[in-house]
Amino acid sequence: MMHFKIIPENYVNKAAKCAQIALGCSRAAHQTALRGSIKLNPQIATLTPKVRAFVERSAALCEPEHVHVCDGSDAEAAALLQLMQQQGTVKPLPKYDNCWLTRTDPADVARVESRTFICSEHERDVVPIARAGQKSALGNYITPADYDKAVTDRFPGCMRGRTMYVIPFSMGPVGSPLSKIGVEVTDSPYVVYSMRVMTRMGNKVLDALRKDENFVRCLHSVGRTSNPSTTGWPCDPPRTIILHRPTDNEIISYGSGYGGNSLLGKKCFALRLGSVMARREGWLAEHMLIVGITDPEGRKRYIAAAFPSACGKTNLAMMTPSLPGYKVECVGDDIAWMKFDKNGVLRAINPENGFFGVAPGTSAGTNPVAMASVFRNTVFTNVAETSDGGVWWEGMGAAPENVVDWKGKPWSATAGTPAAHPNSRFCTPANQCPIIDDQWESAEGVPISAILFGGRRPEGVPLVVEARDWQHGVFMGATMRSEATAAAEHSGKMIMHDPFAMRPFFGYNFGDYLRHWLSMAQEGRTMPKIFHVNWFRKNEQGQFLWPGFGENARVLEWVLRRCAGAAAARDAPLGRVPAARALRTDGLAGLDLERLLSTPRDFWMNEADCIEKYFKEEVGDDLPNEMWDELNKLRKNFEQA
Ligand code: GTP
Ligand code: SPV
Ligand code: MN
Repeated sequence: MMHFKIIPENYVNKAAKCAQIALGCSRAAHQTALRGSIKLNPQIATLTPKVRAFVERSAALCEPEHVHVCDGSDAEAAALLQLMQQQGTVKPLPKYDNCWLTRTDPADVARVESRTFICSEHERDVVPIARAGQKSALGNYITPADYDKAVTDRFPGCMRGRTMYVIPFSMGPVGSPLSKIGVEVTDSPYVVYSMRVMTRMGNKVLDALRKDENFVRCLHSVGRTSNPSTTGWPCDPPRTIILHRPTDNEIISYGSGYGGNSLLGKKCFALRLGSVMARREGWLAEHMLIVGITDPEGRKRYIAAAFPSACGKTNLAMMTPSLPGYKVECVGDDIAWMKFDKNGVLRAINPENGFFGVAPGTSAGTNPVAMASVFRNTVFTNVAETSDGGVWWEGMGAAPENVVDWKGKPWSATAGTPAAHPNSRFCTPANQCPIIDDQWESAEGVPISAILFGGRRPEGVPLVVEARDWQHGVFMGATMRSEATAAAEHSGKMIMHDPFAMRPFFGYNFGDYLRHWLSMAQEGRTMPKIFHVNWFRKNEQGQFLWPGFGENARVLEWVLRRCAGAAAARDAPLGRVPAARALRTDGLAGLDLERLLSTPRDFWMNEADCIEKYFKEEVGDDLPNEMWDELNKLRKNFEQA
């Protein structure tokens, strides 16, 4: 048993002294606090007993040199940036306003699904029975004993010589009945700064904790670096592990500083723990964007859409519609928390406060709104740097001269390697988005009219199809597949099952998750219509058949008119597809719509076999019978077609 030695018994006295320093709140005083002439900053005295106990236990385990409770102030942010510059973690990008470049260790560039685990008493809480004792594609189970061992093998003393930051944060607007609070302790200033962008953090959250003491405990350390040459980005890739214990509201992450591995409010809390809370409390925590669309008649509706990582959520959430008279506004680009209100309307909030968006492919042509958002107050990670102090990535436009790549080496277009890492990202405050919706922070959430599922399907999967009913829609979500992307450690372009775009993010047994979704359909509720879309079908030459991006507005238009009972559809084996001329294609030259909407029988009979195999091998007896019924319908529809 380790001694608690960081926060002494008389800490209140010490904190009072610190308070005197900080009350004037000169920037210099604050920086001194961060750099370490004092061990505790004054906010320590403001912690509620539960938070304080968590901080004390974490400090006892990790043995940091200093403890700093984040207040969320601008002075604190400035001090963090200065510290990170000194440590070599960030460098300024003078071409823009308060923008920063980070290069990570090349071994720490994306989520690591193989090292991400969910802990519970029983394996079946986490993975379906069909995979008991084996590796499951639908989540990694870890026993309580192995969980504890993973922690004691890694954390004792892991923060020696460093500052432990305490980040009180809220997922969702502070005070919304749909929001939840977390406290992340971390030894990474980069994580603190990013959490400041991605969540609401600081004193206002501590205030909220005084009213409701409940919070999710998040412990993060970048670990002891295994590669001393990359001191600006300490990490421990060989021992990286990301652990969740939903029953204890606890997340523990070691060894990685990147994205969803370390910004624990995002995938770990808002999706993995969130999905467990949502099931318990009767709502939905989903990997979905939320977007508002106003038609030329001025009617506004909101849509939520689940696409796997790097499959177009941010782009759809910020799209510039090609159809005249339509207006798109962004509520969120990655995560939706949704709950039916007392009137039976599904309401969604975006629990995040910023965008952690894929950089490559973002350009004035594809996503002008993102381009208008990201050149202020943004941290860019693993993009390329230009000689005038700017950034560049593949797909932004012509490569400028003298580019330095994401590893810090001179780069040329003939290099054969990308200048920006394919999973390089921008981290930008949401309120900078020029089309942020005026309801994006609404406490009760926005009403959802339709839910889209989709993925990267080069073959066989039509541009858009509407589910016949809620149960059929749940089947569409359950049978989603998509090409692997650089957002996680998978390589190549294999087509992976990714149900609900949640495969890496389920916090509990996928069979139970399906039952939970099915149980949403209740008397007195207005069920959103469900659709499956595919922007990524290709021809024999490997070119996309659909122009995508702003032209996706044409599909949204059909979806919205379907919701209003207006657009024409015809029954097809997969569901309802646009009737002839019901999808607007005016002004699109050389479009092979027939092919885009086609559903080749052989392809779909094979797809049905793959789905059956997946259901049997991965879910087994935990699969709700409704899913077998839907698979039988799918086969019958194609046999009769
Ligand atoms: P995560 O942040 O990982 O969850 O990704 P995301 O789902 O938000 O994906 P994002 O919108 O960032 O898009 C990922 C990549 O797909 C980018 O390179 C985009 O340029 C590209 N992309 C997005 N939408 C479209 C589209 O409609 N058509 C085509 N061809 N590419 C698209
Ligand atoms: C995703 O992979 O879906 C992301 C990026 O949004 S990360 O935050 O790293 O999870
Ligand atoms: Mn995402």
